[in-house]
Amino acid sequence: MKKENFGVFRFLFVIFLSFIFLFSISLKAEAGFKKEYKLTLNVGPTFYWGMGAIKFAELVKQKTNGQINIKPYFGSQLLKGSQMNSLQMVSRGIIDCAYESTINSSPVIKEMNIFSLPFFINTFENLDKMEYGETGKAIFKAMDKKGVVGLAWAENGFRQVTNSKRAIHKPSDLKGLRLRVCPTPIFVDIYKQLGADPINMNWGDAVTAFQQGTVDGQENPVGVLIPVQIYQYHKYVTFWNYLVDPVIIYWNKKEWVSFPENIRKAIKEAAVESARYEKALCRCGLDGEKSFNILKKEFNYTMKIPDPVKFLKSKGMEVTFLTDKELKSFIKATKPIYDKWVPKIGKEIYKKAKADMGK
Ligand code: X2X
Repeated sequence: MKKENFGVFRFLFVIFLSFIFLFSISLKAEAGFKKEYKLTLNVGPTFYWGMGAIKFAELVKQKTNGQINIKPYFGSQLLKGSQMNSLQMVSRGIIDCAYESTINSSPVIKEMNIFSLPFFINTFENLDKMEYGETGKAIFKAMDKKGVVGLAWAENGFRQVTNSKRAIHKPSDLKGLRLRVCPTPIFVDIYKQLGADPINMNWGDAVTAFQQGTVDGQENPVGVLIPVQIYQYHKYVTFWNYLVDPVIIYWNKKEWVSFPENIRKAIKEAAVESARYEKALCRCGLDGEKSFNILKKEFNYTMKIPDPVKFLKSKGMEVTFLTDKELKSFIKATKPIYDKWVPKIGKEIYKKAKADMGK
């Protein structure tokens, strides 16, 4: 090739490359997708809820052919650990989306405290009836008003109490116990009512408090107790299903409505599918064979710890299940919580929840 021809060829090649480059940029700009969509959640990737968030991000990528890339930020790192700020940050569009507990969103959406009424819901059946019934609809509507769109119901689970001092069978067993609770007022009210000494603390600080023994106990579902190896710190656990912690997958509304229809559909499907997987992780071994089989048949996943109660016992924990009489003593002791909190949560939603459960 002549020297001049080579120069022309090189010139044309550079023009061609620039053209491709500009074309791809303009395509991206036209689609308007960000390089990364930030997702917040309060726990780490090994927690069942964290595994659900990872599944969601994977499914979204798959179902949108790589157009939407979600990056989960674990341990409320985008909130500097302040777990109660998640919904506010998503509603302001500072964070795109969340895979977040209703407890952590309850300061903004008062209705979400319905799940924290003590001994109100008790079973997975009741919970599902509420989430997929009128209660769930009303909560999504309240979220919409605050600028976030609810996509699916996942789960953290029914919360069980653990401590290092003694087995809990009756309210007086809680007397004087220093318990780390979620940083929200209804938890403080419940434990004060029961005679304990509740301490509001972000989850990010809680593990250090367990390690150092600055608290005697805490309460969380098995999907948190097992990954955090609570048996290293606490010998006693009482399974009392006293209240439940659903997780909702939600998105900033302004951004959500700007997405094309096919993208919204794909993300919504990913949310529902990941929630089914995640709920099954959290319920496995607590609902007979049901969730174990969902994981196996639908997700080709064999649960590593198929029986959480047996597992906790094998780690040396003393596991207590309440008798009917013991349960009644707790129901009676927490009655004043309803008098104070039902008006705050809203009588309407309380009625809806009761109707959904057929109570
Ligand atoms: O803070 C907690 O206890 C946790 C991890 O369960 C929640 O985020 C509600």
